[in-house]
Amino acid sequence: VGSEKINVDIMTLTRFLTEEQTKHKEATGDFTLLCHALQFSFKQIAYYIRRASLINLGGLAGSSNTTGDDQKKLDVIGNDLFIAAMRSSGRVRILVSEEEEEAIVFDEHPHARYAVACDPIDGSSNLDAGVSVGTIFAVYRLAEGSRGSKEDLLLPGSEMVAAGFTMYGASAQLVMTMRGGPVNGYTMDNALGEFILTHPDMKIPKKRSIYSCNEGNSKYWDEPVLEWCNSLKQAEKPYSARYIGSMVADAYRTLLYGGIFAYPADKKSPKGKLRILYECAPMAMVFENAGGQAINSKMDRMLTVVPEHIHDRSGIFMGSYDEVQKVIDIHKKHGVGK
Ligand code: P6P
Repeated sequence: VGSEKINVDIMTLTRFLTEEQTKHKEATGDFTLLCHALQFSFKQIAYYIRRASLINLGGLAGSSNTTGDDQKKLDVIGNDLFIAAMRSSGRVRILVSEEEEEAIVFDEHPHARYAVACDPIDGSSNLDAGVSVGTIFAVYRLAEGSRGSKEDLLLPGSEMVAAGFTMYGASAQLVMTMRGGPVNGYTMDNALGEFILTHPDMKIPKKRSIYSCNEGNSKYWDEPVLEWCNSLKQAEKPYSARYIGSMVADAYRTLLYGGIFAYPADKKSPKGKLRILYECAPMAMVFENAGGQAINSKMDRMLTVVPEHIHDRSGIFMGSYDEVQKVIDIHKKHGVGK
């Protein structure tokens, strides 16, 4: 070690959760235990993703999930790991997963007070190409007296008590926020097996000339979206296009650098492609708490949107405050939105 000064005051997710809990005298510790189960599932998924190509976990599992996507083996493993972690926490009553058609009610935990929605491996179609994929999660508290049903999740995203995602890139990056709280970024230290707080209180730049959308869909876009996208390309200083095709990777870059991510509803996907419960809403809370905006294709604030079904989809624009405002202003010109 020599003269190197060691930082002995490391903030880990585990320590952060413990300190948060002590701030709330009435806290039972249930949320803390739920978050420990969450971080354990991220560590396990990260392990399998790192080893995927080595132990031949790439490629299709031969089955397909609720939304008709070809299921990759890792999708199945990620889903199984996540369900097991939530079940064994004893703090989750009901779980919605992209990979499960029906909500899973944990009958063995009748008094658990939390509902969780997740996409265990979002972006998995990119797995074999070595592109960063991730787990997106949302946490709700059950209504008083609820016995745990999907209605406990069919709420506006503003009701979430916590939301975030873990991106499995060069290292596992966890971005997590609580209702009304800061957005904290943690980096997995594989030697310690801990998520280390490396990006406290993340704030997205107010504007940035980067746009992220799949222009291959532009043939199906509505007029306001076409006008918006063209305005960026024809700007005096044209925007840069960055699109990875894995939501957590596009979201993480947008959060760090600024800019806008868009997956509009269009003539091909009239309700949009991304799912409200475990993609749009959790991302919206992260972006709003980081000082940005997140809206749907009708220009509604994403966190006010209430899904009718657990796998409902939505169009989404999210990112720097001023960049999303440009979308709102152009849609207003076309009579869309308030
Ligand atoms: P497209 C991945 O399949 C995903 O659900 C998101 O992670 C990503 O943002 C989007 O779909 C990519 O969709 O149509 O551009 O391939």
